[in-house]
Amino acid sequence: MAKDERVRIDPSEITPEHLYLSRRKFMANVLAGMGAVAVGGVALSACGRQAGPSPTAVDVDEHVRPTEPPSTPAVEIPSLPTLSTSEDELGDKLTPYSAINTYNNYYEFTFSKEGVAELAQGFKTDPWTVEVGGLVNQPRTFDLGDIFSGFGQQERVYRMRCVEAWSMVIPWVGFPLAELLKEVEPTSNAKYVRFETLYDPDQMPGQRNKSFPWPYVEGLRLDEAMHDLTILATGIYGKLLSPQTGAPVRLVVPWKYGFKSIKSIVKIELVEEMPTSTWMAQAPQEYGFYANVNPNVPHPRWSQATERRIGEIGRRKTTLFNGYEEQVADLYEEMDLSVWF
Ligand SMILES: Nc1nc2c(c(=O)[nH]1)N[C@H]1C(S)=C(S)[C@@H](COP(=O)(O)O)O[C@H]1N2
Ligand SMILES: [Mo]
Repeated sequence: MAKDERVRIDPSEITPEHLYLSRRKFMANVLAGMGAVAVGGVALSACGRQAGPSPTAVDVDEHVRPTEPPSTPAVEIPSLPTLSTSEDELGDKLTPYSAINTYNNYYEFTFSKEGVAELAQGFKTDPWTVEVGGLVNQPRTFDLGDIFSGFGQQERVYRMRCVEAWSMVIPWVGFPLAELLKEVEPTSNAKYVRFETLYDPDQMPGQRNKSFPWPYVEGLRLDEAMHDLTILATGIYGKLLSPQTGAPVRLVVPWKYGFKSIKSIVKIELVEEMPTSTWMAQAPQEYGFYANVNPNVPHPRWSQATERRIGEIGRRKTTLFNGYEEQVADLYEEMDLSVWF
């Protein structure tokens, strides 16, 4: 599609007013009806940790096995927007719910993508708090009640492109990170935002592996964090997030490789210096701070020119900024994108 023909995503289009359903008692036991299935296929090198073959096709509906629903939060949760569409703004089909919930990268549980759902069953996501501080005038700790009552939950359908060259189309539920950041009032010294995942080796067996610098840390420049496409997600397909997809609250930055979208966040800090993310610490020559999806800059061990959409046979072309160029290119006007990977 030619650049000027591309559909611009107007947030009001993504989230029509009628999707905000009236607030009513909505206990998370709606999740009891949720069944997750396992994905058959070849275990991949997770985020390129082990040198590995390029991803192979996966049959997303193989090997059905039931999993328990996540624990029921004690907080009252307003109804989440129900699913309104079956495709993204480019006409790409949503990835099946079962695939999104059984093909995961979550190293706190395991390096195997197909094993996360099972190991994360029973992961305790309530009570939960997100501490927001650092260079802010109004530091604050948000509990789940604050998050669900304080911010209108919207539907956002985004492509997610993993650095390993597979992708999905996911109908998230969440709200702009900017709304939360505005509440804590970043000071003029704040230039970056640093995020941290829960550290709890008793619940997250992968964290007992000392070769990885836990807890998982990610970061954004403040203007990236304030961009309307950047959300804190609380759900998928109109249901609360499952443990394996990052419950109860995770970051989603759709124009960057998936590893930036940090799961199960407990801490958000406004800082002056560029934070060192987990992947920068682990392999700085392979994973940069920016990690913008870019078909023209290969990973040192594989091409990024194409990707495998989960559920599809064959590969498709990867697009600059994962198809969100019109919305985000101006954030990087001054930067040489081949150097700032
Ligand atoms: N805390 C944490 N967040 C994480 C990861 C992780 O291992 N730990 N993996 C990242 C990677 S590499 C990807 S591709 C996405 C995968 O999200 P999904 O499992 O919901 O598809 O989560 C990202 N967030
Ligand atoms: Mo990833």
